[in-house]
Amino acid sequence: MKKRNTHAAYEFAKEQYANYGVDTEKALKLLSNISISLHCWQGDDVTGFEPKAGDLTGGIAVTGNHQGKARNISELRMDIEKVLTLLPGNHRLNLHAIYGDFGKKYIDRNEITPAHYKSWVDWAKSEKIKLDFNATCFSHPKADGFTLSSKDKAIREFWIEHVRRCREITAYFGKELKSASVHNLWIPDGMKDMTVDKFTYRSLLKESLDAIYKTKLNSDYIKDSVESKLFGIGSESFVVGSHEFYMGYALQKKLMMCLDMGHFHPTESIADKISALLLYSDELMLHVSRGIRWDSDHIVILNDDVRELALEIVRANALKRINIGLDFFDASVNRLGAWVIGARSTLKAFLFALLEPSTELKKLEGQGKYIDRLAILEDMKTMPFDAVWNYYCEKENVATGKQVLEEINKYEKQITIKR
Ligand code: RNT
Ligand code: ZN
Repeated sequence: MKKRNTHAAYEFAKEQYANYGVDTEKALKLLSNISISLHCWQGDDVTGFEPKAGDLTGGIAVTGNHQGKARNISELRMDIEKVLTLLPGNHRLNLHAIYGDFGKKYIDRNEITPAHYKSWVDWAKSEKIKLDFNATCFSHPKADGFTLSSKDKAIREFWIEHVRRCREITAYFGKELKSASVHNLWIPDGMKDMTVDKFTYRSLLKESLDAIYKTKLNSDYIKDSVESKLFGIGSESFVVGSHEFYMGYALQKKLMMCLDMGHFHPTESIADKISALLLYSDELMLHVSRGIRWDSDHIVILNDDVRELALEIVRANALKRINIGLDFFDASVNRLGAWVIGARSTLKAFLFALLEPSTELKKLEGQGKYIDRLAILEDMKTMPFDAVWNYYCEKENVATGKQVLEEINKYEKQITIKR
């Protein structure tokens, strides 16, 4: 689209929104402050760079074999750099422990140190982005069903040591990059069928977490989150780290909860949890995802779930209290395209939310004018939203509309298809 057209369309949209009392300039300013933590694992199907990396385990799965997966650290960085050029705003990168710069030497998970991640820090500095981190408690011979909740003490200690080191690495990121880094902990522990000793497993997990989090690290450098789940493949009947388990733990220990959109009952919305949890917790971590049937990790699209989530955050005036991460993996399509579409759709959801006349809506609701509330909410769905989005992308020197796809296809043709 020509610049002139984008501007004319934006001026028209600005007026339309102003009729509802919405200031589009203010919305764009707020949007430009939102950082999304891009999950590094979309680029290589959660494989990582441990020499002789094994299969993905832990009840998560990547399906498909589209050509062009990043095979090493420089290909992954190159792909992420490309993704960043297609996103308006400043974003972060979320690393998993298995993405260290290990070279050819096998470093076991209980031996990793900040030195193995220094090249990421150097890269992040040159890209002017911040980093987040995750312990990797899966795809490992010692992660056979149970990790931190294992009945085998040696197994528990191995994973406690891994997570301890991961937190130190996270704090190193935060210090070096001058932005508190989120360390998120998710473990796959659970059972396929009816489990009778749930209490013991959960007690053991609590004990392991206590051993991990008793080390206090500087909150300017690290923010800890714990991620719950309803079920995984092979852990259909019992997941040790359930929602109630981690909600209790996080509130008691003042950690953040990580809510993954694919980790709840299919009709349960995490959007509705925001206004409740924020009364008891300073900050939350999100894994923006799309659950489909058994899979919790389809590519994010601009659907009602994501929009509703963004709306709840904006309506609660909580943008500063929410850490937004993406979590999906799809190997059946162009991986770079998946990243870009998922991240852009998430940003669009926040723009949609920022363009809602929520002050007015709250007033009408308080006055019992429910049909007015419903009418405006419906109107918002067909407002000239795309004109504001396109204008924003253009202002940020980022492609819009069809250009995005052209860029994705060009990169595939020139780079990834040759891998
Ligand atoms: C798994 C969790 C977890 C992982 C990543 C790879 O169900 O969602 O966040 O997807 O750590
Ligand atoms: Zn997740």
